[in-house]
Amino acid sequence: MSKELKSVDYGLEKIFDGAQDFLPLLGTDYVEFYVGNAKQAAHFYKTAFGFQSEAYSGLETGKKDRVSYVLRQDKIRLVLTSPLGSASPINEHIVKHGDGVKVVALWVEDARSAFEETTKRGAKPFMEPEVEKDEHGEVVRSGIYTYGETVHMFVERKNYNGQFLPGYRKWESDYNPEPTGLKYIDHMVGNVGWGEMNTWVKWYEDVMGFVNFLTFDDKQITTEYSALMSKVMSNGNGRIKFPINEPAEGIKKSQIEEYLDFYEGPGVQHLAVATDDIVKTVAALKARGVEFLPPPPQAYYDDIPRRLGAHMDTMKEDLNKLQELSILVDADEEGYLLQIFTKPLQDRPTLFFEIIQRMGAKGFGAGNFKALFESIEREQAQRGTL
Ligand code: TYF
Ligand code: FE
Repeated sequence: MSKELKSVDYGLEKIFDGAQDFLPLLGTDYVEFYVGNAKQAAHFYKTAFGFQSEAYSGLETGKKDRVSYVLRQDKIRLVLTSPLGSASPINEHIVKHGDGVKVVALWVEDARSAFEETTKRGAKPFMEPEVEKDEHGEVVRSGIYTYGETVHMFVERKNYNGQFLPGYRKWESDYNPEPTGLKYIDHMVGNVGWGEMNTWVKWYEDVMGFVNFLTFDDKQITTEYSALMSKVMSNGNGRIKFPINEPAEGIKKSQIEEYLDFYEGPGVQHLAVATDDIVKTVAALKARGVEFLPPPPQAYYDDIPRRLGAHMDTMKEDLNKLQELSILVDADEEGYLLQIFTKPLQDRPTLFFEIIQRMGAKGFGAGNFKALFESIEREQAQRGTL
């Protein structure tokens, strides 16, 4: 494929001139986690991250085999699902992978066409288009497999005005912790096996019509010990960004390899959630017990004015405050960005969250990679996996 990326526009404009987008995506619809105990996981995401109770499905709504809690914060919707018995594919997923992301659901205008267009280009079907109805209208959903056992669902909800999906009821709770300022999903990253990155880059190009708009090779993403490679895939309107990582050869075990070992295969590595006040958001998250990677050394903060150059003058945040909270700073031609990474959110060192605030920058914090990966390696060393 030789689609040339002319300019990246994060609004409605197409990023590749003239090309017909066969898979128009309106945004991320929801992210579904398969977890061992959805009730407790929901409590954690409410308490620690400030997600709000939105919808519920389980025994009380006539579902016999599974329970799902839907949480929302602004545009971010998480679904936490647990099986209610041992003979369940959800259970098999959890036994193998631990708690993790099963579904990255994409909001589409037409779920039937999304299924048809992607499967005819080689996608492995997960779910044929299905219509679900209730008194609020109807939703059409379909799904395809991506890397590992991860799935993309296509959700068409233009004829629906209910809370979430048919089969769910509104979840009224007396426990409603304040939101922490998380707004939308900026990007979602997948880890794939050795030598598989380009296969999945091509899959996103051919099957989903995405373009590869940024590449980080193992020369850029390396520390003294380990390395990885990363390619960022974007859909036509720039609303959906999926970086894909693979491990690269280093002296010691790459963090990607550690993930693959513990997840027992490819899967979603991190969800990057956007805020427009990272100082406030991170202070709130820390106060609620969210654990972040250990801070970079003093030299990292001393070097920021040099790295940011002219962007330093436009920076609204107080550098001391950023350092106090261990927030990382990077800049590209268009502006700067602020980011920070949680520790893994379950016992296996697999999925984590990134909190990101973009101040014009459209990159992924390449200038932070070295400091960030050294920080991850300090954690890996404590786990004995480096
Ligand atoms: O999404 C990104 O590319 C950045 C940097 O294992 C990153 O958040 C890349 C790989 C990784 C952790 C963070
Ligand atoms: Fe990221």
